[in-house]
Amino acid sequence: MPQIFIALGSNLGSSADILRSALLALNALPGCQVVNCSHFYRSKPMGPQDQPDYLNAVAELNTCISPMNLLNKLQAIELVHERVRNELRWGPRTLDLDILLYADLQIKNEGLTIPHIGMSKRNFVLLPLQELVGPEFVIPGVGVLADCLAHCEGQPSLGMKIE
Ligand code: ROI
Repeated sequence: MPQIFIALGSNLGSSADILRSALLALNALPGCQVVNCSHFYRSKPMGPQDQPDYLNAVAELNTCISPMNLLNKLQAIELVHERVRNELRWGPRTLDLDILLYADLQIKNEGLTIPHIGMSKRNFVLLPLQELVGPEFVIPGVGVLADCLAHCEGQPSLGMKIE
């Protein structure tokens, strides 16, 4: 099975409950198991600061669902969790699910870029991922995870792991 990693984020509603519910929904997809999940990390928003702090996590999946189909399933899970797509770029959201990595695939098409386009600059993604794969992990086409994290220093600090 290829190693597949999903980023989870929420800053509206009961974020911990929403992340837990999203993990259950992922695990309930036919042909998909959640095999690992990081702690939940509280983080300051990247982007507009007049929004609540986020909870972020990274989950590892075993799945035979193709990348494009998986993207569709993630968007359906977001909708079930009352995700509203509005005009506000980088605004608050009940649930964000992004495919970070799909084995060693590198994909660039209109709706989907893998590895996820912003991941190498986001400590709220890299720290939970590091928990699962270790600092020496190589992000395909990008580089060593620990080196990416070292370049995130200017970002608002990550809070503590909460569960
Ligand atoms: N900021 C943080 N800390 N965590 C997120 O998950 C997150 N997601 C986003 C933007 C608005 C870029 N900021 C975020 O989409």
